[in-house]
Amino acid sequence: MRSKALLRMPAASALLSLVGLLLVACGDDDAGSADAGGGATTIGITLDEWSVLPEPASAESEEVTFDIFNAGEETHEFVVIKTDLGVLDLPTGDDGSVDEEAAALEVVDEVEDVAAGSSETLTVDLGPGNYVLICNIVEEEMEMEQMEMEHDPSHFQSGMRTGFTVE
Ligand SMILES: [Cu+2]
Repeated sequence: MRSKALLRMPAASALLSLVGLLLVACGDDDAGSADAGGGATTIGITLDEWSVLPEPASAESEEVTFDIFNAGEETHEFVVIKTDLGVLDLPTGDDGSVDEEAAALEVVDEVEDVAAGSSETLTVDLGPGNYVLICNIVEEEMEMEQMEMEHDPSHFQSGMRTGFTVE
C-alpha cells in the first residue's frame, strides 16, 4: 500500500506540472498578441527626400514592427507591398505613383501622412518573401490658368522605394 502511494505521488505531480506548463504557454501567447510589438523584430525606417531607409533591410521573424521616422521636410507615407517584382519594375500610373491595385502587388499595410519630424509605428505579420517599401505620395497643384491638375514627379519616382526581405 505504501509503495503504491509513493508511486502515485510523482505521477500526480508530473501531471500537475504538465498542466502548469500548458497554462504558462497559453499565458505567454495571450500576452504576446495583446502587447503589440512583444517578440516582434523591430526595423527602423527613415523617410526622407528622397529615400526609404530600413535598418536592417531584412527580418528573420514574421512579426515585424516598423519604427518609422520622417527625417525630411515634407509629409511622407510608408507602404508595405509584397511582390516578387524588382523595386524599379513596379507598375505605375499616369501620375507616376505605383498602381497599388496591380495584380502582381499585394499591399500589406500602410501608414499615411507621416508629418515631417514625426514618428509612427506599424506592426504587421509578414510571411517569408520579398517586399518593397515605398512612399506613394504625388503632390498635385492646380494650374489656375489652364484649370488643370499638374503634378510633380511622384515620391516613388524620386527615389522613395527600397526592397525588403523576410526570411
Ligand atoms: Cu514621400
